[in-house]
Amino acid sequence: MNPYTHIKKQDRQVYAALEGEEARQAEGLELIPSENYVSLAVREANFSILTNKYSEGYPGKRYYGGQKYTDIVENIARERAKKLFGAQYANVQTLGGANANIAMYFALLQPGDTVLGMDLSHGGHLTHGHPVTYLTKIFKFVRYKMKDADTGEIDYDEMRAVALREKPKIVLAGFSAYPRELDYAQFVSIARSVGAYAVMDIAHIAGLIAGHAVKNPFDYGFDIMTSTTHKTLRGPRGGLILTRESEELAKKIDRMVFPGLQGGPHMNNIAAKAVAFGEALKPSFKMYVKQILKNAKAMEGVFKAANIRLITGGTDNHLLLADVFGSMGITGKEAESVLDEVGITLNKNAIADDMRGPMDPSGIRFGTPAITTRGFKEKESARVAELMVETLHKRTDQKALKKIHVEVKSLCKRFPIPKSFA
Ligand code: DSN
Repeated sequence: MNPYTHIKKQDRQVYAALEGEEARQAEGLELIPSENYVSLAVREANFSILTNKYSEGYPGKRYYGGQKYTDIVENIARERAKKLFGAQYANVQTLGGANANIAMYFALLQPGDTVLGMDLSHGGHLTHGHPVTYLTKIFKFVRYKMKDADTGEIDYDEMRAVALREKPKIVLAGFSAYPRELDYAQFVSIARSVGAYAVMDIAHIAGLIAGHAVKNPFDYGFDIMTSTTHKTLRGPRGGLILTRESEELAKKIDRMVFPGLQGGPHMNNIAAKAVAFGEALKPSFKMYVKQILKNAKAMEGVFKAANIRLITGGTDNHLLLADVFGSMGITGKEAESVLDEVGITLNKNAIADDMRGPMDPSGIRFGTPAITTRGFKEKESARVAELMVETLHKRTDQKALKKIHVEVKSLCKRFPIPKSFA
């Protein structure tokens, strides 16, 4: 399928950029752990006719007419999301993960209330209370951290002490750069001890939860989970808010998403979410997410053998965080750039209490969701890790880098981006 025939005729400039991106994705290895490749079915839904429709409100209760089919689509998306995550309620209208978190805060908190979230450099996310966000002008954010960056153990005693002192209204679990499982029972117990909501931002591991490769926070009593739909869950770009059982909370969330913060939902995107959730409900998705974990372990083995320090000592999920500055004297920015030269895309990333700045930190973050979608198993994943290590060691040797790039391209050719998932 060439989806760009009309753009090609009408707009050469945009067409050229799209063609370029098609080639970049086809010929390079995508290791950014928050990216993935969606099926053509998801893309078809995303560019479908539903983009023409305004649907403020929710199924059965809209502000405009003509909602026969939008209601069908949104109900399918909600029902599938509920089934995937064991939730009683789902809001599928938020446009992204940040929007989902913002809606969740505004639904549950009053200005001035406190949130206890993970420190960004220890794996948290900007929307969990980083000072650069406007959220910190409205709410107070206090932090928890790892006790030891070499094991990844969270300091739950300190977390409990902070909770008792600061009386947060939300105890927030979740991360964008933490490779281990959290002790969910601790989070819920700490939240309950101060009368706070227990919320988990599952954006990174949503697919792993849906495919039962890791634990589901709802099984431990979390009240709400926020998410994106485009990472391990392998759907279109977008957000999702799940409520375990409280109708009152779910109503607050719905009211805050619309009309509180957003206008008309992007129904084309919601249709794409519905299709992706349908794919995630298939047995083959369970196999896919299991393989993501096996592939990450295979990469872990290579980095450990090369004596490159991994934050938390390794991984139990889809991502790894390597301290390349501490281990090899190469900055995260330099590593990202030289790996890009050989067709391997990942991102520079801060490590715990990084002494370096965010634009040139000490670490690199990478993961296996996208290469696993391409069909990579442990053998190919380990080979990619070997090529990464070699690239970093031989970063000034142009001849060696060219050779590595040839091998990367040939791997990509052997494992083209699939059009659909069985
Ligand atoms: N940008 C996402 C990530 O890469 O983890 C988080 O927002």
